[in-house]
Amino acid sequence: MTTRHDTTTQLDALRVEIERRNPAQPEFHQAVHEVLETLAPVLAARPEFAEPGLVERLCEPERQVIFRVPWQDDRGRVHVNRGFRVEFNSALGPYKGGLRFHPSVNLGVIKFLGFEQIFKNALTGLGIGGGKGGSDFDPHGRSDAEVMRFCQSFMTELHRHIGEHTDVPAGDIGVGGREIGYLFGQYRRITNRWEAGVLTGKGRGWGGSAIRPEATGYGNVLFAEAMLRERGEDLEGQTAVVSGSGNVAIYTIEKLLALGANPLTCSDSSGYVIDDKGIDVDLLKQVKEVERGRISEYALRRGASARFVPDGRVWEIPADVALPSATQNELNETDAATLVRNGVKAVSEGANMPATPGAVHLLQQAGVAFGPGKAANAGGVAVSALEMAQNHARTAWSPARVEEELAGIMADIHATCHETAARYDAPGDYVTGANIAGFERVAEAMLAQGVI
Ligand code: NDP
Ligand code: 2IT
Repeated sequence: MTTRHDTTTQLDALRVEIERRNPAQPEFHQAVHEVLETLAPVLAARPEFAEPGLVERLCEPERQVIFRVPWQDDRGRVHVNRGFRVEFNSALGPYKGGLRFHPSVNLGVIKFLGFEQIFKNALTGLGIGGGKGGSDFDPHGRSDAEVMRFCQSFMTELHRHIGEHTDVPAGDIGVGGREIGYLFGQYRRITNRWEAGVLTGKGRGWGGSAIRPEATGYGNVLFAEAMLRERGEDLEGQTAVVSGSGNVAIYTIEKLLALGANPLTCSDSSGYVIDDKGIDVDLLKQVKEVERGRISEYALRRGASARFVPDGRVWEIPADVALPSATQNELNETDAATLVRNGVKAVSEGANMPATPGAVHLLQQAGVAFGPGKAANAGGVAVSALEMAQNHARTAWSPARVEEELAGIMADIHATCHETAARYDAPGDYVTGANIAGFERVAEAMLAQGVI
């Protein structure tokens, strides 16, 4: 009989081998480690999953594309960026996942995001595989015309690799409705096809789904509330700290307000805003979505209740709930200790892998409800899959219908993670629940489809 000890030894050896074969990719190592360290119980209970090669295949992308993206700025100067698309796993459906434009992007970052996406997408139950892409292009301070030329150059190569039945990109950091528009336009021009389902996050008037911009933030708040309900509480009257001030943070704040909670903060890479009256989401949207400004502007315009704290960390503000919604590794062990000292009840990840492994362990040991990103922020990609469904059916659902579907999907994901954790002797551990539940779905499909 295979024991948990045997499978732990097998998984440890695999992790060491993956680190050796993928040097200088710390974020990818971190994401793989976080999954592998939770899989021993399922490999011991279901020996077919421990068969040599299955977990190895899961950790090796099916395809990795790296390409040159040359473009000209408004003064005619030529820039050369690097583009990536990592098509990680298509056992459950076409590769699906966002594009990130940020100077920190490299192959290891895209691989960590693509790897996480496999399990997240499996948890949605909507038949989507895992992938991710992007570029080290920095859109900050670039004109619309420069962003358009960049997107056109990026798609001139990417179009060969994507398609509604093959690989369906969407937004992520630095890629929102504007960029998806330029990317879709170039895809349509090059291919001469109106292929709505090739990208998600499109405008409402040309194939986009209602509630897609809101979906990640709304879904994360619903997940946080589901975790609180397990403890006999809800969000009404609770204070919250939110990091980031982009797509995910804005709609996290909007949903917190709708459910009667009080979001006190938001942030960007230059610092954070604390607003004693609670964040005014309309002003935040005006500053960030309409004017594409910095968060310090919000504090200047809001009046006496708000102030901007340069270089500070939102986690120093006491609150009942924390929703990291900016980027990876933004909440470390010291931040987690501060949150615990201040009595935080739940931490739910809007961003991908925002809490470091040390932070996650500290929060769980302190009894804080912890929602990992691959479950808590799955609402965004879930509504992307609903956008694909609407595109295939040539129809458009009402905002109320999409929101109801989203609420049902988030409730299902919460219940699946909760039940799976309990089934594998880890009650209340959503990290184990999410990893094992996602893994079981992908592993079953991979086994059934043979060694490919
Ligand atoms: P946006 O580009 O809309 O916003 C990103 C926000 O995070 C900005 O406030 C940005 O500040 C801040 N930020 C980004 N990088 C850093 C950094 N290195 N250090 C400090 N702050 C940083 O992106 P999204 O809101 O779409 O994405 C936020 C997170 O949510 C990411 O982890 C993404 O992977 C994840 N996510 C997004 C989904 C979506 O549907 N969009 C779905 C699921 C997860 P600044 O402007 O100063 O850089
Ligand atoms: O991390 C994510 O899940 C996303 N950026 C959304 C991906 C998508 O395809 O909608």
